[in-house]
Amino acid sequence: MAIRLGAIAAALTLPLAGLVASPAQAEGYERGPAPSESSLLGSGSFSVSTDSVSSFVSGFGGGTIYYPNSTSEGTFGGVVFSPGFTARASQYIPLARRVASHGFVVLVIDTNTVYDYPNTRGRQILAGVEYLTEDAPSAVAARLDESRIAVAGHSMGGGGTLYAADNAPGIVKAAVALQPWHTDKTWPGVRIPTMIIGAENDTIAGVSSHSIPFYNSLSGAPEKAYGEINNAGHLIANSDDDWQGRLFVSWLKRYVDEDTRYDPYLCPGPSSYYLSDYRDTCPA
Ligand code: 9J3
Ligand code: ZN
Repeated sequence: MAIRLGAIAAALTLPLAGLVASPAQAEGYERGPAPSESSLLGSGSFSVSTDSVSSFVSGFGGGTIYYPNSTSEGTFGGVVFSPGFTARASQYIPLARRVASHGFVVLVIDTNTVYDYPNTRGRQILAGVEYLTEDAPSAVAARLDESRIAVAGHSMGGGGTLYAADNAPGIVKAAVALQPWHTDKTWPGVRIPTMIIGAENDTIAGVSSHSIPFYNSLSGAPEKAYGEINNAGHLIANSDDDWQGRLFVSWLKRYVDEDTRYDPYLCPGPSSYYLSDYRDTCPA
């Protein structure tokens, strides 16, 4: 009888011990060190591995997953990113590595054809979300928190990001559209925190006919921000621009990880030579 009671006591206390044993987990979803002005303008603290996704998956054209190697701080939020018109996943390697190094599992999809238009890209982003959360390889699945995902993309992939955000399941917590391009200028149905990153000298997705109208139309988003990279052109998303990285990462940290250590970098909005415009809805 004493043995039985002991076994019951062990069964009751072990799960509790498991819950309190991990201080990193107890803090919530915060991952990595506290940010600083300089850390946010560079790569993050996590080393990154990659895994390729076959083009035979359903709903999108395959791609590459970038994920932090660490397993000591708990799981990471995810991001699914679509390239722009005629572009391939491989053109976003520096951007994907940078975001992953700050503590996110990043799936950069290839689209079914490089000529797909924004809404088709948006549907493929959502198929990527399904793949990442349900069918990812075990090394990725072990590191991913499948309940906290962001949608993102460049140009027509940024337009697709707005479509995906407008049609997203509840696990999608945030959106980041880089130099987005779309014929539909109004997105009042988006109900997740959304950041638009424009490029001041973009001649393909000009900010006055794309990024800024999109930002203004996001009337249903609980939070939104618009950052415009000074002197930049449309293809800045294919580079490793520091301010673009800072904006992208801080939005994911705040709204996918609920990491309020990033609040001072978003509210009040940053002011820098490297930003030609910044607008936001900073919460009280
Ligand atoms: O990079 C892009 O997705 C560009 C959008 C574009 O070229 O639209 C023209 C039809
Ligand atoms: Zn300027």
